Amino acid sequence: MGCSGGFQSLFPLTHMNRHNNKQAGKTKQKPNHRKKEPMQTKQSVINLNIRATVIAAFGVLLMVLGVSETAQAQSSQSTPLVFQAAGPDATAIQGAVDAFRAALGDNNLNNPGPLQKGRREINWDGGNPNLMDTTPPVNPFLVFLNTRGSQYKTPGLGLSQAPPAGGLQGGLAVLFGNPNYAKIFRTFSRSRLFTPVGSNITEASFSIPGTNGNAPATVRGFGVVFTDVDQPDGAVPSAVASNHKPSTFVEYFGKNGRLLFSSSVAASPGDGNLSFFGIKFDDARIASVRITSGNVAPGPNDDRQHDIVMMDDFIYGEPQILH
Ligand SMILES: [Ca+2]
Ligand SMILES: [Ca+2]
Repeated sequence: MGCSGGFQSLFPLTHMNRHNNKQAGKTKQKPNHRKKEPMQTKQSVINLNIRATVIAAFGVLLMVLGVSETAQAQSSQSTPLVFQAAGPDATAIQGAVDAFRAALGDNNLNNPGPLQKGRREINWDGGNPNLMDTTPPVNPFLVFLNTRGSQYKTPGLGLSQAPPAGGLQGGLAVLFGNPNYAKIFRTFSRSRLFTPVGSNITEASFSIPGTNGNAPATVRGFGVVFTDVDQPDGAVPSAVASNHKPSTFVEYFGKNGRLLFSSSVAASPGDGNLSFFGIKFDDARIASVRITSGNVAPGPNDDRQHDIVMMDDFIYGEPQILH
């Protein structure tokens, strides 16, 4: 495999960094071995030669990272298509999200499986953009286990759906006891986001919809919308000495626990920015996904040391029976 070929660039303002052929053939497989602290270990598997490009357009700064320098396949098998974008608002990532959706196929909603084609989506909004409830952290999070064939776990306390602020429970600002959280996150789909509590790790696994988790499954693609990914480089736009360490990662594992692919997620300056990262293989080889959202569990102020990140829409391929 190599980083060339099979790559699809879908930035709103496209920028491709130079391809680094040294990545080709480099494999660092970690069979059945999941690091408990990926923030320290990811540096060993992700190309550190990160080069951000800032594009100024009509006064709006939009920062994107070339995927060839932020993502690399860990498998000797084929390289997936990569879809990613980052920018100040939903418009900046809409094209990449829609292209990812189109690549996976039609939305199968809550239809029971097994189905051969299509995709599933979770927007955490309860089917109503005016719903502002904050759900208490639960672990595992099984709300969509039966209807959409995915479940989520965290090494922390649990996982919650919440608006940035408002509603009876006060949203993220109250959930994490930090009033600043009311202002620094933006939804891609109104009005709620998804987050681990007591951790920055979310682990997804899959099953055939309609089986209540009893038929384990794999998917061919998985993508996540993030909000307020600041690092690298976006933490303090005016700072000369910026932080070059990525805060947010997505790792994809096969059925044997082997790491298939890993990437950091592109950042964008300012508060409430949105990022999208998704990959699609030709076949359903992804058995689980480990998402590191931010470099620390939510709670502290979002600053140069702490990049707090929330998640919005999850989009993934139709779960297929595990072989
Ligand atoms: Ca949402
Ligand atoms: Ca942040």
